[in-house]
Amino acid sequence: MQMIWALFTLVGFAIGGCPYMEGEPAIKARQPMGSSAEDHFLDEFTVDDSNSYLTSTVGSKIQDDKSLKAGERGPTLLEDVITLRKIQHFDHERVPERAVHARGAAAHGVFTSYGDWSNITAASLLNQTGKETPVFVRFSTVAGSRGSADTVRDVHGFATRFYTDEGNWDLVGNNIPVFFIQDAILFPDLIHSVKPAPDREIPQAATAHDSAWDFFSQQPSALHTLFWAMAGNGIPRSYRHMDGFGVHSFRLVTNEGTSKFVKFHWKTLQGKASLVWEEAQILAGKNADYHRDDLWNAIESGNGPEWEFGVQVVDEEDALSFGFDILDATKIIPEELVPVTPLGKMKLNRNPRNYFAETEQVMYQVGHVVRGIDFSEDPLLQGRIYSYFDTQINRHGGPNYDQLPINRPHVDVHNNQRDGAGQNFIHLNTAAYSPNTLSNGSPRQANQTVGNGFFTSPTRRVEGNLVRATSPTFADVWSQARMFYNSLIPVEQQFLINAMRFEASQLKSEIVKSNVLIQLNRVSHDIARRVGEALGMQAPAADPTYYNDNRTAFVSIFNHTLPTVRGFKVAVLTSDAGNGSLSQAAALRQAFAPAGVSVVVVGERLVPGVNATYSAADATAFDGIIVASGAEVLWGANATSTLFPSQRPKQILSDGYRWGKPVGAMGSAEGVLRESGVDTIPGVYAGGDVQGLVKGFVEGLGVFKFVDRFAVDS
Ligand code: HDD
Repeated sequence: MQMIWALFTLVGFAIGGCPYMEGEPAIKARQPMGSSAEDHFLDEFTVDDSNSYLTSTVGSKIQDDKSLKAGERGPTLLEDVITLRKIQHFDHERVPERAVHARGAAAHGVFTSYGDWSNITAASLLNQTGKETPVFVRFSTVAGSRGSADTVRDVHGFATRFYTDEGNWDLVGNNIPVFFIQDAILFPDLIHSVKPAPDREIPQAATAHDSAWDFFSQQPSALHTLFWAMAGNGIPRSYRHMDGFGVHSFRLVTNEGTSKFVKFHWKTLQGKASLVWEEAQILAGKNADYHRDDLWNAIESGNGPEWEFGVQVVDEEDALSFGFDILDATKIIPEELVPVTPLGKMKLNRNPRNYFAETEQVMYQVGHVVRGIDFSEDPLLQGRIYSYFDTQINRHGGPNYDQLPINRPHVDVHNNQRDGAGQNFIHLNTAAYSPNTLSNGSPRQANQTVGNGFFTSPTRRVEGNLVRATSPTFADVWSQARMFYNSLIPVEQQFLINAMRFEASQLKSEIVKSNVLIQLNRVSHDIARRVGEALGMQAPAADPTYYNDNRTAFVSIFNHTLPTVRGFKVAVLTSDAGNGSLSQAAALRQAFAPAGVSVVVVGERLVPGVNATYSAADATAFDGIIVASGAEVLWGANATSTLFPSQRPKQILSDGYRWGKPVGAMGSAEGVLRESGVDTIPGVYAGGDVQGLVKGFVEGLGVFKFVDRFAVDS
């Protein structure tokens, strides 16, 4: 252990150029993990440039930042190594973005086990009540490139690294519990179909194009996941408001070697919440960093998000007893059949200090499991195990990516892997092979059967002829898509149909459109008919083989109120011409604070007390909108101003209302509600009493979307 930390220090020296620095040393002495709230495992890799001189990459002080020229007006010299190296380093600043999930944001946190779960797993992070394990979690969208907008419609990645005391465990999941395909060999096809067209590279981060729906309709295993993505799960309110899933069945294995199948779940303790499509689209332009911002701000304001971690446990012999195969990643196990047992809780409480070093360089791998956790025979999972190891070599440029600070396990690493690009360690063992006698047999093999060092379930057996085939137990890919749709409330079903109308109406190929209707019709004639209507096409005759009335209680996003509204933002619309609207905004800010809701005061100018101008503010940025008394002056003759686009205050209020948000008006401003098309139905708050209004409004924020405001067709 000591040797490893000594080496870390050496590495840090090279990075920090410590001997030449003045003031605070860049390399801090390592403290035991968790000794104080400030203590963090990346601390020793940080570089503190405050109070320092500029140096070259090898530590020589640099006099100034001008290039070396032959005469003041002459050309720069080839011998100017300072300039050459600086430009060269810049030229190589980027690494390849992730082939999928390129756009994302991450945070540090801690996982706490609720108990000693050694009855179901030998995983050390779960073997003690209250045991804490550091985590690093990255959220992402799948299809867009690294600079794409956060609120595009997509499946969202939810990748968690547990730095356990027995090595790293990466649970690389999504916010949707199922996947488009059943076999990893189809992954490149899926991704090629959803990525932008190869000739013109459009559209960015969107599936509203022919190749995506061509694939979806030719490969109907995609339908179930597609339904989840077309519903609210594709456009969450924030990363904080989505669940996470391991998707595949994995195995938990005990110290005694017994194993069971499990599905892993992260249940958001903020409650599930989703945007509506128009909001999401506008946000993509108004604030492409909306989710990134939200996560960062929530953590900085002490409202770090939390998730409960749980498992559905299934006996090995029950793998086929639910009417589908639990090795098929296009299926959920409805929680009515197997409830989720909560095992622990995760809280994110620390933002990265450097996006590139941490978020961009974190390299998750499905193959990173720890003792007590094992794979299943799910063919999608099997292929993933290879892909993640391989892709990191492409991104990092060599095999030593696990040595990067964010990727290092928090335990010693001893093996005979050597050298390679970017090797950080100075291995002292000259007998880098096994077995050996020259190094006393070290590193020695850990016991392969019980106790130290196994993660493969000893009872696992496989047999069979070699076949390239899909198991007949994977054949029904329509029934669960139907069950998902049945389980949504009517307005949510409408959102899903609207999303399909939006996407399918942009398809150019008549054949693809017709194939889409054929597949939708296998799930529901009603869906095919309603989507077809927007396409000006007749749905095929009902195809009822997979029609069913099954429902599950745990998939709707719009059927519940949120357990907390902490981290939400409310706009208070004011006018500096209005009588006292700014002081009322200040009172509202104070009244919202105990609920963890922040107030953004919007005004014509950035005068003291105003946080945003009408010229920049937009309803998409807020979870609720209140017009302060006095601001009604901006509705009448003053609705047009050169300081903001015409009618902007009214637009903020009416958009917020239209998108289902709680809205309100105080005192003399009450009249603007009707004037802005706001009817007095649930989620509209009026009155002169700040405390009274805020109390009702906080409840309205918990409802989040007042769904009666959206039309449903039939
Ligand atoms: Fe994947 C990244 C999730 C199937 C190949 N995947 C990646 C990330 C997430 C997922 C969250 C981003 C990790 C991060 O934040 O760095 N992927 C999934 C889920 C799947 C899935 C839940 C199905 C259940 N993936 C899947 C298959 C393959 C891949 C079948 C290949 C055969 N995935 C990759 C990859 C990526 C990746 C190309 C790109 C960057 C990376 O791995 O680190 O290897």
